Parts: sequence; structure tokens; C-alpha cells
Amino acid sequence: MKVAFITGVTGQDGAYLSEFLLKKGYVVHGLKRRSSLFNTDRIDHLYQDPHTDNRNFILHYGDMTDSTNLIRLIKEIQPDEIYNLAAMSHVHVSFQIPEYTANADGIGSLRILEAVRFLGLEKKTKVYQASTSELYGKVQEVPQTETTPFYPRSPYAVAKLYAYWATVNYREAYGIFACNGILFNHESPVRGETFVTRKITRAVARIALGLQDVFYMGNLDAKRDWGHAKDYVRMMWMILQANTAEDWVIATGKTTSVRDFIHMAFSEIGITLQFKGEGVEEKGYIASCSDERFQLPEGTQVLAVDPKYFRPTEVELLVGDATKAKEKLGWIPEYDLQDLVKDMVQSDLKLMQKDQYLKEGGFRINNYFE
Ligand code: NDP
Ligand code: GDR
Repeated sequence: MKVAFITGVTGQDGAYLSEFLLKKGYVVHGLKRRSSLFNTDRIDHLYQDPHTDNRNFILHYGDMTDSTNLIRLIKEIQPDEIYNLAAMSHVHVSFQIPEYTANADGIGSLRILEAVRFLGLEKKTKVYQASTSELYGKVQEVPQTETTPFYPRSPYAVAKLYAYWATVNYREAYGIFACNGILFNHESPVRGETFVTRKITRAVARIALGLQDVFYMGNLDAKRDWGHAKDYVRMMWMILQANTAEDWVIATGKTTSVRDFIHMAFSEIGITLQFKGEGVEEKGYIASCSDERFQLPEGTQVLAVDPKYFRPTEVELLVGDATKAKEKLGWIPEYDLQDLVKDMVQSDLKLMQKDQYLKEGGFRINNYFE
């Protein structure tokens, strides 16, 4: 049985990857942070009671900023494969906590590589580094490939650039099977609620169910190459099964604006939206609603732009060319953007129905302090 160690196991990708590797028969160890509230929602369905024998899903407390913790865990676990997914992954937030982001996302990755070297596991342990299309930043070339120059545009991307090169360097210097997956944006029903796609699908569901009126967005012109996380975690594994350690672009090859994603999400529940104004004046109004389940009158304003969501420097356009992964690893995504939008909107509708029932039943949450 192969043994994997996943940092960031409680995140979107960590959850899907754990499920994927467990199905493949791996023993999966995950690094989770201590927090004052439970933070394991996404992996609770995989949880195994520590008192049972022969567990194949084991969680450990730790942090990417704590070298000794990482060295001790890797020594104990002796992993065949490490998937380094842990990161402060929000681009906008990285402008507010740049030093922490550099520590967790940049030096954190170095700590993993150095632990492998320090423990003499160079020939045993393969390392996957969660690199990102954010490395491309300011447009240099379209579409972006493994050879497109990088031009990071945020503290997050700068930290990830350090991690990218540390991975390449440890491969060349010490012969570690260390690879960068340069993954373009990938989303799912368990995407963090403050990333743009989930913010939209969540708001669409809440508006449709009468739980919210208007939602506020940033730059609607940005374009992203969006895929489904389920397809992307499979590629993380494929990258470590390849014959040679290399760096790989994983993307759909199609790009869509934030504005068009909003249209798609509303149209999933039968609502056509009309945009008026430009820039910060831009607002979205319901033009029509064909779904009889929702009482949403024409002319209702549901969207406004708030400059607080603009970034000091923006990444305007991302579209990846995954030809190398298609030809050498057999990369074929199962979901297209329409499938992804459907999956996310329908899931959020179900989730928000719970809030609707509670509201209708007169139940109030968060009243501990009254
Ligand atoms: P999430 O934000 O959903 O998950 C991040 C994970 O990292 C969480 O488990 C989080 O823990 C953990 N984490 C954050 N900081 C630390 C720390 N200091 N020590 C230990 N754990 C920490 O991200 P995704 O799952 O979407 O992404 C996975 C990785 O892939 C990230 O590195 C991201 O930067 C990268 N990436 C993501 C892409 C995407 O489109 N999703 C595209 C390209 C790259 P907690 O749950 O406690 O917050
Ligand atoms: P991104 O994802 O920055 O590409 O990083 P995000 O969903 O945050 O933003 C995508 C684009 O949408 C624009 N935008 C908004 N974004 C957010 N979050 N909230 C808004 O209200 C909003 N309005 C417009 C943004 O300006 C941006 O252009 C994600 C993360 O998962 C990274 O960790 C990962 O490396 C990259 O994808 C690939």
C-alpha cells in the first residue's frame, strides 16, 4: 500500500484528493491546522475514529510555518508521495497579509523539500507542489504554456513563484522527484465561499430563495480558465506517476469573464440578468425569471460593483494550453464550464434550503450572547 501525505487536507483540493487516493488504496495522512472551531467539514465523511484498527485516513496537527513539526511528521509517516497543497490561497487577502503569505506559501514549500532532503528520503518520496496560473500574472503570451514567462502580480503569486523555483532547484540539485502542477482555476461545490465562483453561486441561490437582496462584486471583466476540482486532483496524482519529474500546465483551454459566469449562474435557475452602467456604476437587474419556483420580479436589482473588491494589481486574462499534459499524461477533463456551474448552483440551492427552512420556522442562529 502506498502512503501519501497531504498538506492542506481540509481545503477544497485536499478533500477531493483524499477521496481519490483512498479509492486507489492509499493510506492517506493529512496535515490540519488547529483552529478554535472545527475546520474539517470537507473531510468529515472520510473521518475514521482514532480508536479503530487499520485506519487508512489519519490527520495530524501542524502548520506550514513550523519546520520541526513538518520534519517530525514526514519522519514518522515516511510518505511515498507528498502533495503540498497547504497555502494562504486567497490572492486579494495576500495583499493584506503579505509576510504571512510568503512564509506559509513560499518558505513553507521549502520546508517540505528540505525535510525530504534532511531525512534522506530523496529517492523514496515524490513531491507535488501546488503551483498556479497566477504565476503568469500580467499577460505575456496567450494561451499560457509551460514555457510562458512568469510575471506575478500579488504577494500570493510572488510567494508561489519562490515555491515553484525551489521545487525545480531541489529536483536538479538533489534528484528529488519534485514536480510543479501549474493548475489554472478549479472550482467545485466545496470551493471557499469568498472565491469568485462560489461567491456568485451562493448569492444566486440565496437570492432565489429570498434570503438575500443584492450582492457586491469587484472586477467583472477579469477572465479565467475555470475547470472542476475533481478533474484537477486526478492530474496531481498523474503528475507523480509520470516517468520523469517535470512541470505541467493543467487547464481547460477556454476562458470566460466573471460577468459571463454570473449570467451562466443565474440562467441555471431560469433568470436572465441585464447589466447597466460601467465600472463602479455597473449594476445587474433581473430581466426575466422563467422558473416558477422563484418569485423574482423583473427590474429587481441583485448586483452592484464595490471597488473594495478591486485588487491593487489585477490578473486580467488567463487561458492555459495543456497540450503537454494531454499528450503525455492523457489529460481529458470530464466536466466543462456548464457542468461546473450546474454542479455548484444546484449544490448551493440545496445548502441554502436549510437556511430557508430555519428562517421559515422562526429559528435564529447566533443568539448565544443575547
Ligand atoms: P483552499 O484555500 O481551499 O485550501 C488551503 C488549505 O491550506 C486548507 O486546508 C488550509 O487550512 C491550509 N492552510 C493554509 N495555511 C496553512 C498553514 N499555514 N499551515 C497548514 N495548512 C494551511 O485551497 P485549494 O484547495 O483551492 O488549493 C489547494 C492549493 O492549490 C493551494 O496551495 C492553492 O494555492 C493552490 N492552487 C489552487 C487553485 C484553485 O483554483 N483552487 C489553482 C492553482 C493552485 P484551513 O482549512 O485550516 O484554512
Ligand atoms: P483568483 O480567484 O484570484 O484567480 O485565485 P478568485 O476567484 O478570488 O478571483 C478571480 C477573479 O474574479 C475577480 N473578482 C472577484 N474575486 C473575488 N474573490 N471576489 C469578488 O467579489 C470578485 N469580483 C471580481 C478577481 O478580481 C479575479 O480577477 C484563485 C485561487 O484559488 C488561487 O489560490 C489560485 O492559485 C488561482 O485561483 C489559480
